[in-house]
Amino acid sequence: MLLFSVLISLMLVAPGDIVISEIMYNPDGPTLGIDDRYEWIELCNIGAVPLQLDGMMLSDGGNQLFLEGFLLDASSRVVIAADEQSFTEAYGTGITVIPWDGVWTKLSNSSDTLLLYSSNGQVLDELAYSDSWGLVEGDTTRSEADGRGSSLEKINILGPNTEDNWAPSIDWACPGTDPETGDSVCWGTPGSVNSVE
Ligand SMILES: [Ca+2]
Ligand SMILES: [Ca+2]
Repeated sequence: MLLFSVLISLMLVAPGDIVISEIMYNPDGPTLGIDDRYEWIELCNIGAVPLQLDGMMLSDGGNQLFLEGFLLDASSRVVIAADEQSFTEAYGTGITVIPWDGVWTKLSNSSDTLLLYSSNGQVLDELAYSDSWGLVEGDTTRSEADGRGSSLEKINILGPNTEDNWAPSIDWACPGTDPETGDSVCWGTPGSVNSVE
């Protein structure tokens, strides 16, 4: 087991091994509260072997947050939450939320470019999203992912980070409980397969 762990730690992670698979960039205001507590990012290991996440960095060019040691199995997903306690209150304890260090990379409610770096500084994935993504034609208000409860999910996990490959989550996909109202909630699919995949 020790040898296996050492081998894993020596393997260099490369683009195509891990992707940003879902983001909650604008949590629903009235129920989920402020962004600093309820934003989160989901990563998916799309490679064939476990990946050591230690030292990976997420940043939008401003703040930088560094992932701490966690071995992510192939085809598995984890959540990086702005505030783990708030996340757990909203979604329960059954979702893998991994520790990080640094400063939360605030996800803009208008548009932002989120980058995932390897521990040696290589860009592993880049998501330049906009709040116009998922806006239904003719709807002059907001996308469902823009503060209306849904997250923004990647449709084809192996595809590009283009507007047509991302969509607001479909509500029924995520059972949970609103910590304030006790109502059942459906705020994306953190840690599990996306509802639009
Ligand atoms: Ca935000
Ligand atoms: Ca998901």
